[in-house]
Amino acid sequence: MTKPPLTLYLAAPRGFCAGVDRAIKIVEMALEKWGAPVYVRHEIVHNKFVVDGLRAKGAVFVEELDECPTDRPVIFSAHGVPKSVPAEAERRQMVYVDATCPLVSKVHIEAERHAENGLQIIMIGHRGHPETIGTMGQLPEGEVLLVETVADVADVLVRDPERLAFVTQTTLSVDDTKDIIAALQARFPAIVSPHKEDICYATTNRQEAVKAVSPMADALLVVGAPNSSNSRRLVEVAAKAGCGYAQLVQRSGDIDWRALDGIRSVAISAGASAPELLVNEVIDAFRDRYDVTVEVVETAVEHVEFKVPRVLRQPA
Ligand code: 2E6
Ligand code: F3S
Repeated sequence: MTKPPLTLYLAAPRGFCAGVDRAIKIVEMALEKWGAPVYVRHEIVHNKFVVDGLRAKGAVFVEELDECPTDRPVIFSAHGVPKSVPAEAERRQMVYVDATCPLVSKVHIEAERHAENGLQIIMIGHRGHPETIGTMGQLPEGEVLLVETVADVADVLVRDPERLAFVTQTTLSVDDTKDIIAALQARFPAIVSPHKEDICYATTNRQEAVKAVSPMADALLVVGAPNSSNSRRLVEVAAKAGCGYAQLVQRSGDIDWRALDGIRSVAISAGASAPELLVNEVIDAFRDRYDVTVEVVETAVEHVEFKVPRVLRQPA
């Protein structure tokens, strides 16, 4: 039986960013250095396939530090942790490695610097997300106020409108965040902005690529996990860019083939925590059903790399 033709547009960049790559390496190197088990506080990155793979090698994933024994190393996830977490690890005399992405740490440092200068901080982020909890937890309760939407800006109660700064989560929608920043600046003209954009290069580049590819395709699939903020933003960006059908899939098994009936083209992207192996699995699933032509749509080239902490580069 002949297969129907289908063009697959692969958005580039997609998939792993430098912070995810580093965080996974940290767990792998910790397992090599100290042997199993090594504890990891929270999913090292928001991807079940990655987490399951590391678990098979001896990593034990927990949500809180008090679930870890004191005589085994613990790694903090790429999303960052409140100050209280390393403080507690030190109090318990635990060996710990911080896999917080350096671009998240940059926001932490920025928040601290603003507080030292007497500024109260407004964080633009998603309530309950580990990165937001970690960034807000760099400072005492009440020093960082959270806004999630433009509407929240009208309600936020600040100490002094003249002494304010804002920071953001690294994985937000670039366009939605612009609107929230505009609302903040309209209400608080003196508010201090980040030195350099807090939304990271990987988030920005993946959203740009999705924007470029969305109008070309009948449907767009983002490979990523439901708890992955940056992956979910890519689905929203595609829908806003005019893609009639945009869906998040963790693996090929999640593809709703019936919904794709009659399509001639599909665009594929992947969140910063999604391995390329899963993208290839999705492409292969299309090849099984269609006569596929692949086209890469590249809007940026990335050369970012982050070093792993020195403790892991030294022999045990
Ligand atoms: C750390 C910070 C930002 O949900 P989110 O997009 O934040 O996280 P992941 O694990 O899906 O992506 C990588 C990441 C880690 N992004
Ligand atoms: Fe870091 Fe951005 Fe990736 S903050 S972990 S480079 S998505």
